[in-house]
Amino acid sequence: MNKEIKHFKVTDPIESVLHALDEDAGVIIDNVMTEDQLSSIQKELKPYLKQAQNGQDNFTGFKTQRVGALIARSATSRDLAMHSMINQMAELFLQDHCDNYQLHFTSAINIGPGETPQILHRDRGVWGGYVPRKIETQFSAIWAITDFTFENGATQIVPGSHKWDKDREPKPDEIAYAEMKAKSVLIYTGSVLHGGGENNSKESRLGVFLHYAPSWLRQEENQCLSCPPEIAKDFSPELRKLIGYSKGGYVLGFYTDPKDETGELESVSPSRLFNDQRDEYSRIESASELVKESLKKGI
Ligand SMILES: O=C(O)CCC(=O)C(=O)O
Ligand SMILES: [Fe+2]
Repeated sequence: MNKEIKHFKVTDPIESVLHALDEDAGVIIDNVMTEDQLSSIQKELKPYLKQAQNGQDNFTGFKTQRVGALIARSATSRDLAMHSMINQMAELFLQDHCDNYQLHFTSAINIGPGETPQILHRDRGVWGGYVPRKIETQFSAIWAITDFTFENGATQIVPGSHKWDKDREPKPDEIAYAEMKAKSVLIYTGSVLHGGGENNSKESRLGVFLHYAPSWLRQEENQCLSCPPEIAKDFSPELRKLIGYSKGGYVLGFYTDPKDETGELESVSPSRLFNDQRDEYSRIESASELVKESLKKGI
């Protein structure tokens, strides 16, 4: 018998979902999206999937399409990125590792018929292996837009592998498959072994990936280029903050408007581009407290 991924309902207490996530590093919440959200996201993605190329190597998959910039391109992705249960969980999961978290990556991944299994990996590898294991780097959601089945390429997950020695490889029966109905969401962490599944069916498997990370880490997908200010200006301040039009610490991620002649846009938060409320780091209580706080955390 292969390992299985635990399933939860939206009405289950967040603590029990997070407890399972701590144990297994991968959980499924069933039936989270509404029917309307499902049909609108399908419509929004269609024109991009029509033209997207397949991957050019065996990590991205020769029969797999990837569509990014979902926050700019898809209104429903914006709603999913802001989903309150997912954000509460992301915050609780990442809170020991950062003061704030941000949206880190968006992609619609469409695994086509005949695709081979993706190599198992840990997504925290995007930072080249430099972040110590004690820091959790990602809280990731895969929203099922089609059903995910063993046959059509449901994500492979190795429950518990976030606690394994880094060189341990799973036996076949230690690999679970994120089988779920469209509208469900797989939550997994940056430390768990996983990979796209093999697609032996005649249909494609489509998932919308929305990953969150501490706001002091570099985003995998550059949100401020993928969703430039002329598009972001129409969003809520909360969504703008989430995608990175905000500072990630007292001075982290500030900008200066090079054309500013008033001196007002010198070393400010990106939130000032939109006249959003001053961000929480704009004034510090005391410099010595700030230094003491960071010393407590380990520098
Ligand atoms: O498509 C999937 O199910 C997983 C893809 C993945 O893990 C990746 O590309 O990093
Ligand atoms: Fe991955």
